[in-house]
Amino acid sequence: MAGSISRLVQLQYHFFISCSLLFYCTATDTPHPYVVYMGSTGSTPPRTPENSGTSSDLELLASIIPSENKDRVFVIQSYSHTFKGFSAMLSGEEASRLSRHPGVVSVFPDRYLPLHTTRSWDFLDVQSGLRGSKWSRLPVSSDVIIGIVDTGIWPESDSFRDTGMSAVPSRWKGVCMEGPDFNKSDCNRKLIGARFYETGEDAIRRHSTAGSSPRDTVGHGTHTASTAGGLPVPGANYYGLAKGTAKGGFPSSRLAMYKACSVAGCLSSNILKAIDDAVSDGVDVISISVGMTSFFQPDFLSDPISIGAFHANEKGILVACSAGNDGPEPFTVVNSAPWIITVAASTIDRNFESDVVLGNGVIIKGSGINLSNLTRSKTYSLVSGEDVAEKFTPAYEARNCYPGSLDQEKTAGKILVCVDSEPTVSHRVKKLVAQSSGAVGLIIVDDIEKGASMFNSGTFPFSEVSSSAGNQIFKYLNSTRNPSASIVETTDAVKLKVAPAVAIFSARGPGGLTESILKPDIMAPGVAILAASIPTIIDHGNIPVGEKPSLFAIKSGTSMASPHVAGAAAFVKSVRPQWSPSMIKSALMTTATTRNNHGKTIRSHSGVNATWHEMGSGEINPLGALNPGLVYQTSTLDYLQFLCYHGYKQKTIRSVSGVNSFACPTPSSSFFSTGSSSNLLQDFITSINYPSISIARLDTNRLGARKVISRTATNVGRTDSTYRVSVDAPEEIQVKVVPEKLIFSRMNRTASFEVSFQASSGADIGYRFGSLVWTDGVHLVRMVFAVNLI
Ligand SMILES: *[C@@H]1O[C@H](CO)[C@@H](O)[C@H](O)[C@H]1NC(C)=O
Ligand SMILES: *[C@@H]1O[C@H](CO)[C@@H](O)[C@H](O)[C@H]1NC(C)=O
Ligand SMILES: *[C@@H]1O[C@H](CO)[C@@H](O)[C@H](O)[C@H]1NC(C)=O
Ligand SMILES: *[C@@H]1O[C@H](CO)[C@@H](O)[C@H](O)[C@H]1NC(C)=O
Ligand SMILES: *[C@@H]1O[C@H](CO)[C@@H](O)[C@H](O)[C@H]1NC(C)=O
Ligand SMILES: CC(=O)N[C@H]1CO[C@H](CO)[C@@H](O)[C@@H]1O
Repeated sequence: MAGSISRLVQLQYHFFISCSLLFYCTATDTPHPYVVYMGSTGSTPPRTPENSGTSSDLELLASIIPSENKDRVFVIQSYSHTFKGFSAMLSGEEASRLSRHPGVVSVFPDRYLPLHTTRSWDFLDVQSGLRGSKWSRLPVSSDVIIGIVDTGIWPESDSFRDTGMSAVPSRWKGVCMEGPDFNKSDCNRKLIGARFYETGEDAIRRHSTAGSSPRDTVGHGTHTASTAGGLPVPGANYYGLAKGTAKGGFPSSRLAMYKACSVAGCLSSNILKAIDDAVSDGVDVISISVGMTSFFQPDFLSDPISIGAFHANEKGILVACSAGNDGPEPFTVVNSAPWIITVAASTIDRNFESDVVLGNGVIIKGSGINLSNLTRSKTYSLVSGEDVAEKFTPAYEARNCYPGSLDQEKTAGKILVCVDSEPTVSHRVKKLVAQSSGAVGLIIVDDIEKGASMFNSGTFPFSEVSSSAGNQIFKYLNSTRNPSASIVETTDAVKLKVAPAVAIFSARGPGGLTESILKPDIMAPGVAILAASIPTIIDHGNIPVGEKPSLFAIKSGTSMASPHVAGAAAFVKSVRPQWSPSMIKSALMTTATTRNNHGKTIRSHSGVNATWHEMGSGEINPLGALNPGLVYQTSTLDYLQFLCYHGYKQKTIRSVSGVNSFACPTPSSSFFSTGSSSNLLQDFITSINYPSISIARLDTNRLGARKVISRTATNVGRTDSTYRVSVDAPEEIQVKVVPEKLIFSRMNRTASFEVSFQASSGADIGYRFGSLVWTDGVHLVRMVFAVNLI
């Protein structure tokens, strides 16, 4: 394991250095911004003044940077409240030398991390994942503070008004930073703090552009903040569609915005600074809808979100992160450290229907948003991309409406049908191709079932249809000499028959960094979420003629799902202020629902039953999480031991924790073993006390081979209670829980049990899924498991 990490680190430097050679075309090793992470602040007092770094940081830099380059001996960002470190300009070679320095945990390039939303999907619905009568009876203000690391905030939105809210909690130490377009008075009792961070490059070039105030110019941060803790805004809508109330996950919480991101993404050094500040300001929950792409995932201690979240968690703050939008392929989940609650995205029970009327009167159901001006009565000629192909264009390209594949003269004034078998040509590109060829409308035929459309075509007539509906359209095209059609208006939100379902784009497990933790953890609404946005004209094409920019936007992405979970966590925290982050996380996970509105197993986008690798423990159920019965507490020590199992050196983990006496459990003394097993075939798996189970390898060839894992449950329900287990195991695996009964009393608030897994010989390899449920007759405490048969 240790080897694989250093290989990864090497690979990273190799990658970066060769990139800098490729892209900057210099023979020398050009300096770039790097983040130097040095672990816990331990007991050392916070450093002052801010941002200048300590003299020891400068000494460290001076010892690495050659004297002829001493103008580079300065720190760009300095971290001091929650963890130690700084960012600075280094050559690849200097970075590599610095990473071997004692006291340095990791050195990594200061990259931009992308926002986890696809901005073209900003269209509409009334989100209502957290509706319910009890919510409306909650007090107007609570003292739970949600910190959002994002693109800033549009403070004038009605979602951030503080009507009726009590004074800001006295423990709050945050600030409201000012800028040319942002005043102190823009903060209030709802939006209690706002900070912004300049990009490192700006600081170096001595002129800042993006980060001159906490104001949101992208729309992402305003949307996520209002989703997490926005006030209910009655009558919210998107150009008249989806009228309803837009409200946050926990409307009585306070909000603090940390603007670490711009339209380009979020600089690693800024994310770390934002988390460092949020923790010291006094937030209770942090939501981050940003992350590495699944193609390039640095290890846990070289990933700014993972590092920041670790230290936030140490200080009692739960960090919710988006799982990423690179689904539906496996191994795409990011933000997968065990101290993060990793959030997948689901569809809600509404969709926007934009039907196609064929010349023969047949109506084909499609989805999409029509802010267009076509009518039912007037139809236009209907053509497929192939029918209007440019000369010498391969049919496949024309069918997919590749840029440059269509003959403008033949396309102009017609409704164009494009298939979607080529994923590199996005809906957005197809729309541009159709528009630039003079088409009056676009019908996209999906190759795979997506469940719901996630594309906003703005004012351009558009409909997205299933492949079976597509076949009907192609049959019609073949059957008549002058095929015609119209795309009619989007009726309001249409009730989807089955919800929630896993969104197609939602990133899937297992985790690429480790398969010993089941990821994602949980699922929340992330498709067509209506929330506050910025009323500026970002995209003229999306605004209907004669309308002002909307104050609300409909967006999709795991970005939209994470703030729902942050809001739910804030809700639980407000009722159970003593609970630790891991107790809240466990409560959310073990009470999550695995059933849809038809009482059936939640399905994936393609209609098959979803697995835990798709939806985590299930869809959040915030009310259920208030009374979970039992919780699985995961301590900081567990996380440190996880780093041992993952392959980090004890010395490194001591720096991370700031505890010099920390020792990794030695493999020989099976740390969690109760010593009951003498069977050599029985492997006791050293694992942390996580609220779900993932067995990375279970041998199907060694007869009788078993894996055993232990968990400890803490009773947070009635003092005297007895829980009994029931197991839902896949056919090929025998699952045994010992003991089958847990007795809790005043003396015994916790109880441990062991779960053993044994595969039938000859079973097919691959992942299997199941669950065990503890119940006292009142509570159902579900622990889900994934087992990889090899
Ligand atoms: C900030 O305050 C000043 C003076 O009170 C005012 O003139 C200015 O318009 C305000 N700016 C914003 C963006 O509200
Ligand atoms: C729809 O509006 C566009 C301008 O946005 C205009 O060019 C077009 O002619 C209109 N089409 C119809 C059918 O009214
Ligand atoms: C339409 O006709 C084309 C060629 O004439 C054929 O390849 C295609 O399969 C037909 N499509 C349908 C749905 O009948
Ligand atoms: C899907 O889940 C349902 C229960 O909701 C179950 O009856 C059905 O057998 C499952 N289908 C498959 C293919 O496992
Ligand atoms: C606590 O539980 C253990 C086993 O789980 C049992 O042996 C012990 O008697 C219990 N103690 C009390 C005070 O109930
Ligand atoms: C949602 C929306 O604006 N739909 C429009 C689609 O087109 C018809 C016809 O012009 C309009 O009446 C609808 O308002």
